[in-house]
Amino acid sequence: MHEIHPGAIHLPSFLSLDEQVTLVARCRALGSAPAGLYRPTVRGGGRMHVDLCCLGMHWNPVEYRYEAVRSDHDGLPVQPLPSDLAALARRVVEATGMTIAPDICLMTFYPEDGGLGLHQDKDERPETLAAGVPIVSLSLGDSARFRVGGFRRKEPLETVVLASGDAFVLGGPSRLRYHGVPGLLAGTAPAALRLAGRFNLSFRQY
Ligand SMILES: O=C(O)CCC(=O)C(=O)O
Repeated sequence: MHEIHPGAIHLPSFLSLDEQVTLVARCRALGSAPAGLYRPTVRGGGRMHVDLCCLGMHWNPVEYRYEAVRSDHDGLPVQPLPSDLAALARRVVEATGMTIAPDICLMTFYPEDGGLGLHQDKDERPETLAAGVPIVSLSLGDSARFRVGGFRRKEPLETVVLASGDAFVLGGPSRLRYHGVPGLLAGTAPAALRLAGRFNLSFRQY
């Protein structure tokens, strides 16, 4: 376990290879079900460089708010958050000494040339943000360069490589730090996953 800042914690190899294989199969099934993965258009009209599938509540990338149906896309009701995935997120967070009652997961699929711009996650309830209830993410597939900054966009950034099976927790005083994924290290996924690209599961408490 490596604490980059208080509450910003990297947990390398949190998942065994067998758990990763099982989770990738789950991601593929969830992603191809109704209300599965799609490529969102964001506020301003640009397209994201990842595919998105939300569980529990849908994060609307045009309005930056959570909702029960995907009103920016196809109007479908969001898939529920499976209880075993919520339990897995709790297990990660508890390993850091923090707590979470996860009710949302943003599953993203990064193609080999995918990425995610620097941003803060601040669309959850104000009480959740004020309490520093963490976000927890699980990485599967190709390794990603993950950047963690400060509380303003221009502050210095630390780069961490998130490999398949790693977890990262951003909570407590770090809950609102800027973070993003400038790119993947293509071709680094464990062969057993048979995956070109990367799934990320980002669990949150609304
Ligand atoms: O893919 C990652 O590791 C980060 C995901 C992320 O920043 C987010 O879902 O807000």
